[in-house]
Amino acid sequence: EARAARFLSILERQTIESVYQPIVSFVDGRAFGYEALTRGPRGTDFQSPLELFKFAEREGFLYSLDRLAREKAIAGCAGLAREQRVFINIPAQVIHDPEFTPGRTMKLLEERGLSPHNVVFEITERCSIEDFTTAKKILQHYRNQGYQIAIDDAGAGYSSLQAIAELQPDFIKVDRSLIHNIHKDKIKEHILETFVAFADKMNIRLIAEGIEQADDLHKLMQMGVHFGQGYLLAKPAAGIGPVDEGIAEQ
Ligand code: G
Ligand code: G
Ligand code: MN
Ligand code: NA
Repeated sequence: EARAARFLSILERQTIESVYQPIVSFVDGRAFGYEALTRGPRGTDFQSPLELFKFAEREGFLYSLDRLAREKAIAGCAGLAREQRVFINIPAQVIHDPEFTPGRTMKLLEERGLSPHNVVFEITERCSIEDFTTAKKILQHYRNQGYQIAIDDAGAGYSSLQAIAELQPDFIKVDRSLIHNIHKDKIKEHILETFVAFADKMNIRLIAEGIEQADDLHKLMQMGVHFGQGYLLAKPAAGIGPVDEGIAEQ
């Protein structure tokens, strides 16, 4: 099939790229870190990471694509400051890839003069119960080496606060569906209040995703959220640099 051939050629020729979206600290307005986001070749049906990862999963190439995405994400981190972090998406299934090991990631980091303290793995909430115990062990192993863990898309999936707590994440990223219009939606406000209180007591840092409106940003700051990401603050850009100097993706 032509589509499969195009996909395999992307893997073989390694023609995916990472773009980086700043995660901003509201305290000083600076980039606390960057989320690495994969892009396929421009102008192809695989430009979107959703298409790429969906196809890879269906065809049994998820581990391969993910390894490549991780390599690219770290390879583009030359501009990362010592105190900054790169946030890398890890689908829950990939935690079980035998080649997803702290040692392999370490090699990639050393080539860039980085350490595990510069890396946060974003695990999406939608993680099957069956895998949970093993996943927890593997993630704990990473944490022992200094890597950090974020729960991605929180508030959108099906896992409980108890499940989140059990994974002992360093960060919770609140899904953009909960952030959009929070300044005028009382229900969203009350749900987020729960996350803020929970994160505070658990010593977990909360990141609001998908901030697009100034009114939402002000509301979040009022509510005691300290970190955010979204088009209002900065769009994904081709490289890592000061927030204002990144080359806009589009
Ligand atoms: O950047 P964009 O909004 O197009 O991304 C769409 C989705 O693809 C998001 O859910 C994002 O988490 C996911 N995604 C982007 N890059 C990667 C990646 O490198 N690995 C994985 N697993 N998912 C990614
Ligand atoms: O699933 P995940 O949270 O990893 O998805 C992150 C994706 O959200 C990124 O691919 C990015 O392109 C997209 N994104 C980032 N900021 C915004 C925003 O302000 N609005 C919308 N709609 N999408 C955003
Ligand atoms: Mn993410
Ligand atoms: Na998310």
